[in-house]
Amino acid sequence: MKVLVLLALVAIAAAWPNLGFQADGAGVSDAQKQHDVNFLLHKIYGEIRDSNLKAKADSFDPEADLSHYSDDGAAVQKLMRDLKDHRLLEQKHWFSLFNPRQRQEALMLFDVLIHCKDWNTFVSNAAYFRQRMNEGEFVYALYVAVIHSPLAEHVVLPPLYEVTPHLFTNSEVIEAAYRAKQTQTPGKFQSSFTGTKKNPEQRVAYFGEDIGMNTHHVTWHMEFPFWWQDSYSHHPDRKGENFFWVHHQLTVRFDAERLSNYLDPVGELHWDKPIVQGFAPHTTYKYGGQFPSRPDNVDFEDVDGVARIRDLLIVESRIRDAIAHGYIVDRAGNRIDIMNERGINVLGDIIESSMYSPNVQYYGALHNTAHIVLGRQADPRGKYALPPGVLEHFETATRDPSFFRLHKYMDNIFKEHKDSLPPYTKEQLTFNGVSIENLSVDGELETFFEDFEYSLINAVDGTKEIQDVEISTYVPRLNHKDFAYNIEITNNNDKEVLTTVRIFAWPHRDNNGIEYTFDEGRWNSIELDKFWVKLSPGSNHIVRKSSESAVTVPDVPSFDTLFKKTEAALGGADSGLTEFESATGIPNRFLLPKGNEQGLEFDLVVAVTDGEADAAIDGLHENTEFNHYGAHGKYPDNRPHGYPLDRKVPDNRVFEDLPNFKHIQVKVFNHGEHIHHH
Ligand SMILES: [Cu+2]
Repeated sequence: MKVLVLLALVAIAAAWPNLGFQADGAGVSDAQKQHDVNFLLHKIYGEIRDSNLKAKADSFDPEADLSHYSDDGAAVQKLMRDLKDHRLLEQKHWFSLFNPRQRQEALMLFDVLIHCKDWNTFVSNAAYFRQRMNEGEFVYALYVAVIHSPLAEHVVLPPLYEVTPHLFTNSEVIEAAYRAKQTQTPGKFQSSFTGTKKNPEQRVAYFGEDIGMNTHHVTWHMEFPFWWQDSYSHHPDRKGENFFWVHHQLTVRFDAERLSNYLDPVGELHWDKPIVQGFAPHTTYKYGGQFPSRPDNVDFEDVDGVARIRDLLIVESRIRDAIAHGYIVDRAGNRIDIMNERGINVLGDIIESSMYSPNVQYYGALHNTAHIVLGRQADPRGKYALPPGVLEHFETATRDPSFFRLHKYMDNIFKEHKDSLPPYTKEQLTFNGVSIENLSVDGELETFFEDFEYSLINAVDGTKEIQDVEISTYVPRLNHKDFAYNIEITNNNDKEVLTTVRIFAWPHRDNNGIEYTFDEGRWNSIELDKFWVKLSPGSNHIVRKSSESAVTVPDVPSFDTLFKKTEAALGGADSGLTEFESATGIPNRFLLPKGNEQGLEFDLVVAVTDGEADAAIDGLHENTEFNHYGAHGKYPDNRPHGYPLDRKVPDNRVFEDLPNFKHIQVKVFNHGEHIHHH
């Protein structure tokens, strides 16, 4: 999203190279804002360690001057009333966004922050409420506010795995961290994935438990919250479609990881069949005990106060009916046609469901309810007062293999809709005068594991007086060697043309070695990149590096790096943080699926389409970079996500004969290499 904002500011940026650290209207520099956010999120269970912020927390009066709020203080007065009446959740208690009252409280704080007119009001409120509200609610509200408030536009948020490490690592490591702290002995502990070799699911735990993947998932849900309303500031463009696409990509990527590890693709979840895999999270709340476990082959039970399984089945059949009819019925009884390229957006809003669902009374909230119902199967009647399950936090949800079963189930509903649309015709897909002569990959497509170390200093309690000891954990994670795509394109037009280059890959065979048809393959395609180029008349040679992928983001800088770079920036240096402003995207490390020793075969395809027709915003081709998932303003590509592979392909010759489409086979290798950094 921030990249998009930059697009609009290209002209200004050119004349203003240090854009990342300019002062705002009230004279607060971006470096100062970064400093404030660093300290607001550091050691959230203890005292604020910045004297300035601490003073604000102690003496600021949120209601003293309501002219500092764009809503005349309505939100802050509401929150203060609940605070004074002691209605807010206590501190040192678990927090879940799926708990309605807890969500309401977090959003009350978000509402205050988003309505602050200047940074001083923003940061003073944040400090004040950090000291008085539940820490989980505070962290959530501040993250979403920093992502969405124009005041915090250039602020880089620290990695959540360092802010709330309990949600990202296992109990064994957390216990070791506490022991180290008690004895004031520095420690570096190895994190391992949950489960044992006896559980085949453990072979792909590196995907669902990857801290970068968890960060991707939670960040996406903060960029596009299901509770968002236009009144906060803007309309999230194609939010429902984006919900479909980001989870579709998680689904197909997980299947590719499974094939890399000789496992069948995920089977979809059925409400009336047992949940095949159990899950023991080995994860502990900072306050609130262990995350609940679920044994294998549990039958779904109704969850008291949440939903009956029957209700979920009813909602599902209403959605499937709408797809079969080709229209949705809104609250007022009007029909909304979904037999077009925007239909997927309406369906996404309905299935999640978001505030944009045209009829939540009738179509329910399948996704959100399912997360809670699945999360509670260990204690559906609430007999044991267990805390929420891993499915009830976006940070932890992908750890449980049933997350992917649930999403395969919803993905298949979306597929029903996409398959009901008319296939693209040859005429629609042709781009006159443009043909791809050659496509190849530079360098072997090879993945490996490496150790990644991150700090656990925020996992343990401490005070300013007692020196912190270095406590960290290292965890194996997937990475790949750098590579590049070589694309030779001829432009037979006698003028320059604007184009969009779209790159996808899908597994060539299933786990039994049977080749996927083109139509099966295209639905399982992983989006690798999408970018814009101008083609000169004649031949054009395009080299696109794997590191440039628009669907991925680099690692979020650690707290340590943020502190150091912020101090340097306060002293006048360039912060060097600009590229980290948006963390919405898949970690670049995960661009390729793991592959295997023999080389897992993939179909690599490139489609070059008409950039003039594709561009949804002006001046797009002046800046080829855009963040694929983040869309704060208008989403730059007019085409549906997954275009041109998003619709049924009854006859693959339509594609194979297309000059602006190229299809080759590649292999992704993994030779068991593990790079140890410690
Ligand atoms: Cu999700």
